[in-house]
Amino acid sequence: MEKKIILSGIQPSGIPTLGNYVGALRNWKLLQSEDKFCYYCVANMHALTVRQNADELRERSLGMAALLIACGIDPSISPLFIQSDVVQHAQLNWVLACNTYMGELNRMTQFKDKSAKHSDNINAGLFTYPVLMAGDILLYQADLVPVGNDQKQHVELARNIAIRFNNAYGETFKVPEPYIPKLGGRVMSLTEPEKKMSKSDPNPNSYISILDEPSVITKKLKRAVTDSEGRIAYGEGRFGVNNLLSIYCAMTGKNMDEAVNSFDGCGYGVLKTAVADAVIEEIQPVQEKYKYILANRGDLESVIRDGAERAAEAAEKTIDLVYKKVGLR
Ligand code: ATP
Ligand code: LTN
Repeated sequence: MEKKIILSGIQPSGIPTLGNYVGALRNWKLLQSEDKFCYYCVANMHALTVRQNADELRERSLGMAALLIACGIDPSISPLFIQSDVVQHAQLNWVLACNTYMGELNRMTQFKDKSAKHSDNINAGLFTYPVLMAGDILLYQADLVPVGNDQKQHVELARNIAIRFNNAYGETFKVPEPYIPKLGGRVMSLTEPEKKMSKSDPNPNSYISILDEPSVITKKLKRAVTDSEGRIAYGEGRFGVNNLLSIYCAMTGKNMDEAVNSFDGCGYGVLKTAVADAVIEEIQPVQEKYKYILANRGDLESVIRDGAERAAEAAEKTIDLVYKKVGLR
């Protein structure tokens, strides 16, 4: 049987949050199995859509690779690489851009959100960002793309570009599907629970970083915004309580009914402590592994180099096919 191909990426724009972990990274780890082949990339080219300091970007890209290993990516099995180290990403980008409509990109909600956040730097890269992401996916002929809910629209765009290209030039790209967790696909901010938790949020109390100390995790969760109803139940519009319950389920594997029943008669304080304990239990081993990896920096650099070489081998096959089909080779 042919192995299913998995690809995903994360921007080195900060330390991953609990949202990144539950929505995406945990599935990256879980998808590594004998019947699948996974490629994971640190999307440093995507990060350039926001102004960056060069030294910091380099350092954060490597740090992100270390964190991915700490989260359970096994780079000896799944190529782990930094996007710009595999030149084929840039090569495919132009061809796909010429097969994407302005109207499609105009509908992308992340562009609208990010251009509102960075109104002093609405650059063309921010607008064409989903094309670069489509290239990341199509380059490896991925079947599944494990992402959080907010990236669903971008994966759908990648599908549409693939279908359009295949219709115009003949079968070239596998048409990918998003892989989104049922619970935890959209973890919300702790301070403004109607917004998604985001690692680039200027308010650190809004997110739990996967490197936060246990005492900090507990403190942030204790302060998490809830509501005045005082009853632990999942309900329409109860963003804060729904979020805490969803995190609890994602951490413990319980379903929503089981979770709600287990807090019968309890107040929010009990729920918050239970969520904090569950998060700490899951995240502590990641933190320990991270420290160990960073202490062996030379190894990390060679892992990344090896990942790029293996990724480039697969990527070059697609580039060769595509460049021949469109008449560039
Ligand atoms: P930034 O704040 O820099 O925009 P981000 O925190 O939104 O970053 P990304 O690097 O854009 O994170 O996303 C990495 C992965 O994490 C993606 O698959 C994305 O869908 C997922 N993800 C991001 N935020 C959440 C969230 N709050 N809940 C669930 N998944 C999330
Ligand atoms: N755009 C994504 C990160 C990303 C990605 C990818 C995700 C870059 N390339 C390829 C999945 C597949 C984001 O902002 N979260």
